[in-house]
Amino acid sequence: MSGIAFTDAAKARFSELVDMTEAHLEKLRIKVLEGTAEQSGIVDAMWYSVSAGGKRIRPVLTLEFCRSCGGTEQQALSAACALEMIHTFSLIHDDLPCMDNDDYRRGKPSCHKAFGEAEALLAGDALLNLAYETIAGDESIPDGIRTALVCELSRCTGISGMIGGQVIDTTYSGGFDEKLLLDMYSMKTGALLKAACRMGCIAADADNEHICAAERYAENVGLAFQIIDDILDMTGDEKLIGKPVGSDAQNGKSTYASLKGIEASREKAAQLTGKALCELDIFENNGFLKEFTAFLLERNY
Ligand code: GRG
Repeated sequence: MSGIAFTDAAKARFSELVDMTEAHLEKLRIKVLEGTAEQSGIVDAMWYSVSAGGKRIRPVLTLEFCRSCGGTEQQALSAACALEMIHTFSLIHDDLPCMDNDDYRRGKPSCHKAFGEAEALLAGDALLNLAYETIAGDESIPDGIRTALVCELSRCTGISGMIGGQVIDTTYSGGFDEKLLLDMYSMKTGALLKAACRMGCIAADADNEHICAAERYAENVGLAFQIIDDILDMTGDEKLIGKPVGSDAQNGKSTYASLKGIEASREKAAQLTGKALCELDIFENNGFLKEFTAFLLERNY
């Protein structure tokens, strides 16, 4: 364990960043609804999933890395919301019958269960595109930074990032060794967390040293995050995690926890978290980031 507590002050800061993200997402929903009366059913499906109560970990990391590099949250708000949209798109598609076929997500029927399969597919696609539109259309961001943010997001989301990880996951399913499994985790889960941390730094126009430290931080946190996710899938409380436990085993999936056991997996996650924490040393006012990193290791949802 990291030995760092998630204090009340850090919890309050977490809520503040979540509220900021959700308020901006709501503004974006209203903007999207203008002029899309015919398609408003899909906008409903998009926001059913966006507002279903995720932890908002990626936007929180983006906003806080921006602040820790001397920027304001406002500078990173479009990027933060774009990341949550892409994350939600990936969850909608991941739950589809042709992928993991999960009926519940974030404590509610998954998008295709509530709206139908075609609608869920389109809602995911629309969120993916809206994410890029949100950054590209934000004229308060200087042009060079806007381009860099879009490049970062597309690289981490695409075939060498999150989607590539999903391809490896569906191709190998039960047949993983440890190295391939961790490589897949880095892509499927780690790449978007990497984008979140790097994009926070980029939004603040930080130097390369900070961007690279954020990337190394995210590489370690990303692996730890997925290992904890595996453990929760085996031992978590369904009410807290918002979906049935045991879905990986039911889908015949190898996970780090099924390969190595729960105790070894907890140790590995703690070790990776320790490495991530070291990377935070060069950031100013890194107290919240340190406590948040400890929360990510110790979370039960
Ligand atoms: C283009 C067909 C197509 C698919 C997109 C489906 C997909 C690619 C990628 C799946 C990526 C995926 C679902 C990774 C799992 C990452 C993960 C641990 C998700 C849970 O994240 P939390 O705990 O969730 O942050 P909340 O609900 O709190 O936001």
